[in-house]
Amino acid sequence: VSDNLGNKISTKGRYTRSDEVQSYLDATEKGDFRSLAKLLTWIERNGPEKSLSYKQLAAPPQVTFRVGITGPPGAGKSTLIGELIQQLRGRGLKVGVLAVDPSSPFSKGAILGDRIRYSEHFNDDGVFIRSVGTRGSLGGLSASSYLMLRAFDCAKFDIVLIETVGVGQTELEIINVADFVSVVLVPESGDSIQAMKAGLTEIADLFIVNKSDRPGAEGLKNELRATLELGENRKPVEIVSTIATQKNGIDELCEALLKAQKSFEPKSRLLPDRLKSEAKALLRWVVEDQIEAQLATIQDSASFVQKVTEFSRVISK
Ligand SMILES: Nc1nc2c(ncn2[C@@H]2O[C@H](COP(=O)(O)OP(=O)(O)OP(=O)(O)O)[C@@H](O)[C@H]2O)c(=O)[nH]1
Ligand SMILES: [Mg+2]
Repeated sequence: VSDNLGNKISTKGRYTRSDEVQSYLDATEKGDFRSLAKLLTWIERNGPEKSLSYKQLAAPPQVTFRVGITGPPGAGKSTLIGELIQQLRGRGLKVGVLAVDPSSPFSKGAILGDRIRYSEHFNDDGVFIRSVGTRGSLGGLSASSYLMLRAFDCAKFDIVLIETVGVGQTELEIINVADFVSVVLVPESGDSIQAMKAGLTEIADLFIVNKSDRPGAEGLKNELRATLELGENRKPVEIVSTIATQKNGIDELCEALLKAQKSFEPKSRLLPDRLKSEAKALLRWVVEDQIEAQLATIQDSASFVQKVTEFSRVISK
């Protein structure tokens, strides 16, 4: 027996898998983080088609302001997020964090490091933290993070922080999921030049010059300011200096984010460009999975020709 969405309905009074997902969704809306965690795992395993058959994921009950915190490996993103959580909790706000792990060799260290750095918030019922791998991704962002963030919307956080790592083009994808993009740079690494080359100055709403305890911080700030003045910016871009390890500048950073939140338009999520980016990521996920399945069956020249021809035909239908 199936319902109108094709979900199997149990006839024996026992929960089927899909009923279970619905119960996670309902509990998530009531603020149950255990259910949100289960829901996210289910979403990662089941993908776009099944996920979007649930109306709460297709059209979340709330659109939560999402702040992207992006920048090169080791810039201090996790440390900054740890401090931000503290500040935001101090203001009574409910905070969700999605940390997107890099596909680079930094990955393992980053996850382990984040666990340690975020750990003081593990027992706080106003904070939820989740890591996601970069599986199914051509850019720096995992396709499943789009769906997972829809689940975050269901949980009705006051603010959601997204940590992404990357240098160059992979960083730019953050603009498709975040409502506000903050780019973390540090002095003395040539980051600013990298950032400008990669087009980061065009996507940034805010620059965070972290590790300002190091030489060159003022120089980097001036350099950024000069670049921003030269460029034709679509919006004003603020620059905030921080020393995350000394809780320095976090107050100012927090204020800047909350100020941006006030002018956030939830409707911007429904703009065709954003929907298209999300669709692109999700469809790629689906197609890449299909491709992987096809590859597994290629043994020789004959099966190569057959699979490529067959798959091309199916896709172009
Ligand atoms: N001197 C100094 N060190 C800092 C500052 N902020 C962070 N660090 C240190 O920089 C290192 C990297 O910090 P993380 O917060 O892990 O950086 P990240 O950007 O999250 O790193 P990845 O997730 O691996 O890309 C840690 O050893 C921090 O203690 C700062 O303001 N000044
Ligand atoms: Mg990190």
